[in-house]
Formats: sequence, C-alpha cells, structure tokens
Amino acid sequence: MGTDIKNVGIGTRFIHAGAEPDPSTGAIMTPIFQTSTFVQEAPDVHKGYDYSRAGNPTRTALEKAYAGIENANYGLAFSSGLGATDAIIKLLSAGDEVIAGTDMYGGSYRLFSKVFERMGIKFQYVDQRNPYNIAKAISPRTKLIWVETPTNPLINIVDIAAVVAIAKPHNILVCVDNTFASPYLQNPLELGADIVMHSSTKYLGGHSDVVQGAIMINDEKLRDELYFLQKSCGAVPGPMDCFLVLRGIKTLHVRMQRHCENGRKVAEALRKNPKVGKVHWCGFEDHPGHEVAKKQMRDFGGMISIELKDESLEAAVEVMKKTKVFSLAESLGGVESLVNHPATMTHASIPREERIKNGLSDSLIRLSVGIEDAEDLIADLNQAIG
Ligand code: P1T
Repeated sequence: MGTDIKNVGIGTRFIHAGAEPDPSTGAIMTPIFQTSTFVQEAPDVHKGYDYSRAGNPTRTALEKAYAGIENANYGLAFSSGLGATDAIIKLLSAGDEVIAGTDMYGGSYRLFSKVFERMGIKFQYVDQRNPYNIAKAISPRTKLIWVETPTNPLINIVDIAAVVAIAKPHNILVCVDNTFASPYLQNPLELGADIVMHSSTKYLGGHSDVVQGAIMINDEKLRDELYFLQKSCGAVPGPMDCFLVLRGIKTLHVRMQRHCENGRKVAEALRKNPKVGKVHWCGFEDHPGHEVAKKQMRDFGGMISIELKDESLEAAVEVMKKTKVFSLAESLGGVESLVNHPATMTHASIPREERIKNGLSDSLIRLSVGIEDAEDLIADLNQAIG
C-alpha cells in the first residue's frame, strides 16, 4: 500500500507498519517463512537471505513494524525481552558501568547482577524517580542508563526527558524498557532516548501466546552493533513467533484503549474497597509521578499493584487464590487479566532485604488488567478481597 507511516495516525501506523503484500503471491499478511536456510545461485549470490539466524523475511517484516510503531529508523527482533536486554548490555565491556533503577523486572535484575557483574560490568541501582540520584551516580566509566517506566511492579514513573538531559553532556546512552507502557502510551526515542527495548511477550503480542523481545533505535552505528550481536549471539525469534507479534501489533491501539479504560475503572473501584490499603496506579492525580506520566504518556495503562490493609502475606495469598476471572500467573499485557505475586514469582530473584528496602513488600499484589468487561473484573476482585 506504500503508506508513509511517519505521517499517519497511531492506529493506521500500527496496522500498516512493516506490512507489504508478499511480492510473489500478493498475500496481504507476510507468510511464515518456516525455513532455516536459503538456496544460493553461486557462493554468496542470493536474494538477500542466507541463513535464518542472520535474517528471515518474516522477521524482516516484523523488524520494520517494530521501527514503525516507535517512530524509529530501525527495529530488531529477539527471542525474548531478556534476549534483547542481553544484547544491549553486550554493547559494553568489562569495567564499564550502568546506572539502573531500584524497581525493575526481577529477571532484568538477575541478568545484571548474576551474569554481567560476573563479567566485570558494574551496576548501580538508584531511585530514578528523582533524576538527581542518577546525576550523583555518574562516573567517568558510566556508559549506559537503564530506565524502566512505569516500573515493574511498583508503577513508579521516571522522567525520561530529564534523564536524557543528564546523560547527553556525558555521552552516556539511555535505554528505556518501554514494556509496561507499550508504544501506544509512550515513545522514548521522541524524548531523546537512544534505545527502546520491549518484552514483546506482553502488550505487543497481546495474547499470551508468544515470548519475544524488541529493540528500536535511530542511530545507524548502534543498529549495526546490535545487529552484529543479534547475529553473533543468536537470540533470534522463529518465523512463527514473528508472525504472531506482527498480527498482535495490528490491534495494539484498540487493546490499549480498553486496557486503559479498564485500568481506570478497576483502580478506582479498588480505592473504594475498605480492605484495600495502597493502590499503585499512575493515573491517580495524587500518584507522585502523575504529572510526569501525563507529560510523557498518552494515558495511564492497565498495570496496577495493591497492598491490603491487612499487610500479612497470608491475606494476600488468600486473595490470589480466590480470583476467578483474574488468573494467577506470571506475565502481563495479554487480553486476559492476570494477578501475580512479585515477591515469590516475577521478582523472587531480588534479595528480600533489597526488595523491601525499595518498597516491594512481601504482600504486594500485581494486576495486569485485561480487556474483559470491567464490571466482571471489579466483581471478581471484590469477591476475592472480601
Ligand atoms: O519475559 P521476557 O520476554 O524475556 O521479558 C523480560 C521483561 C523485561 N522487561 C520487563 C519490564 C518485563 O516485565 C519483562 C518480563 N516480565 C514478566 C514476565 C513479568 O511477569 O513481570
């Protein structure tokens, strides 16, 4: 169709990004090129593909779509969000330093602290809600600032433009894990970040049927370095998984609208429940990051964490055992609502002392509000909370 996807609305962009009819058949959907290799006419004479780790036409279509949905020049697809994160940290060398946040996905923390620390890369964890903490932590060896916003699971907000302003004079790269927001809500490259990373497993795929990761960048040199790492280290997704994410992206804006609507209704209902203590949701005007969220996000999303007034672990576990529409599972961002217990599930790899110091209590309950009928979701939570 040849749409100039930089100059159209967000829905048109999500539907048409990377989508070209198949040249040999006219198929509107990119076929699943389920092949490991490609026949060559003569050594190194081929149609642009030689081996599927280095490139595959279904992956190419998805990588173009990834670029399109973040308004980026380039996109790269990885076998998981952590596969993408792994490639980004491998841009660095032993002795280099990274400044990360105190609240982030437990698996990212595990990769940083248990794998890359061992290889000589140093990580400092600071409360990024106050960008001054980042400025204070910078050393001559700082090469990367790793930002997650909204954070997993406390829904803290980090001011991306403020972090970029601190990093630029020092030539420090800024990478934003944009998983919780999705490109519908937030586009960090437009705020000056150098790299955007997504766990596509979540909102981009949207149907809890695929594990995958994405990187979006504008700089060609950075793209070439990351492509080299993708090809050399091999964390690439298969063609079927690329097809599933391509399909998921086409409905991202419609799903996100409903996630946001439901998120608001569920958050407000939870605040009214007398047994609920804190409700962490960045759409509340009294959320400490609300003004920054309003500035850098289109809406506030469907990720919510709660703490009961009864702060015992037992009370939280009872609630998680009793929900019927919300399923107890890791992950988020799918059409179906999920409830998760960070302390024992997604964030179990963070030492308890660290976790508690940073505000992640044993009894925190995380909700990924899906796109079912809001009334059913509220009724389910209220019956489980009692
Ligand atoms: O699971 P994977 O596709 O490798 O993505 C890792 C990841 C990275 N960044 C954020 C913010 C994430 O939330 C995740 C994965 N998170 C979960 C599985 C979870 O339930 O929180």
